[in-house]
Amino acid sequence: MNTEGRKDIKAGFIGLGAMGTHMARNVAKGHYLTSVWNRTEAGAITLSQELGVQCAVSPALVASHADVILICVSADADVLEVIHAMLPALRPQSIVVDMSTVSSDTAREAARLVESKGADFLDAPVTGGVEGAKNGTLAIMVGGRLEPLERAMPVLETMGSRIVHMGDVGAGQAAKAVNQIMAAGINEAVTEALAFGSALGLDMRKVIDVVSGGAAGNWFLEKRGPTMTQGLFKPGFKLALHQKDLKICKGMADKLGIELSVTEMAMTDYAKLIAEGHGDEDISALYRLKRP
Ligand code: NA7
Repeated sequence: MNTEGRKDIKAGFIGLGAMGTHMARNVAKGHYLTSVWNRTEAGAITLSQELGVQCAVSPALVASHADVILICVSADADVLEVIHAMLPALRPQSIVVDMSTVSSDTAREAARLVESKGADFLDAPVTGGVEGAKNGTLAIMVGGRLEPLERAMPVLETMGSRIVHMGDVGAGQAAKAVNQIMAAGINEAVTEALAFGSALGLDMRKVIDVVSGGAAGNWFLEKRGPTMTQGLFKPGFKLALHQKDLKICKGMADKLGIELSVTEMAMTDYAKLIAEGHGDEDISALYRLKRP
């Protein structure tokens, strides 16, 4: 794959939330970013000034200038809304890269719309958390044609350190569903184990340190263990967004006739937390239900 930098590419970024803000900064560091748009204008104004790029007044304005249009918004309907809004201005040869986590069906619908204008679509959800977004070390799972992926690659490389082509449109989102099921199980296991250790009266800093060095060590334990055991659940990855992903996973599993018992447990727990008003907290807020 040709990954040589092509500084003539103009990129636009749509959706400057917890992830998108950091991702856009990295695209700007690579000298590709020319414009940003966010639904709530204030965030876009501040970031555009910081990065010295255009603060677009609409998704269509981003689409009219950019060769690579990056999207990172919340859910399925939001992605389609943004794509409908940019469609009249979308130019042939442009590449729309959706980095939100949505269903494979939504990715295929988005591709149909984008391709009707002669442009290309890639679904490219990410994993690696806000930390990965900040450091430019996200893992990016891509669905779509290889040729536009190769053209967009220099831009994607500013945000991710592992970029894998999974197959046709929708395959990136399918891989992300695998990731989200695993993340739910890890969250259930880590919060339960740390609450148990706390109830035993152990020094949890030492527990996290020693367990992280062995077979049960994992990213979530290292990054979120120290904060959750102190009752800190600042996002992070919002619990309500993970619940949205797990609903997508459950829908896919139902079609396949597969049971997702751990995922269903997490969905029940998340529903309780969301009802109690914790949906905007990090997913490690699951510790609230487990702690002594
Ligand atoms: P955040 O921090 O909740 O940010 C969500 C962003 O999406 C934010 O910029 C929102 O704009 C934007 N958004 C949401 N709905 C819309 C619609 N309908 N139109 C335009 N823009 C919209 O989420 P994260 O950054 O953590 O995650 C983003 C995605 O990556 C998500 O799919 C995760 O599951 C993975 P706002 O500022 O609220 O106006």
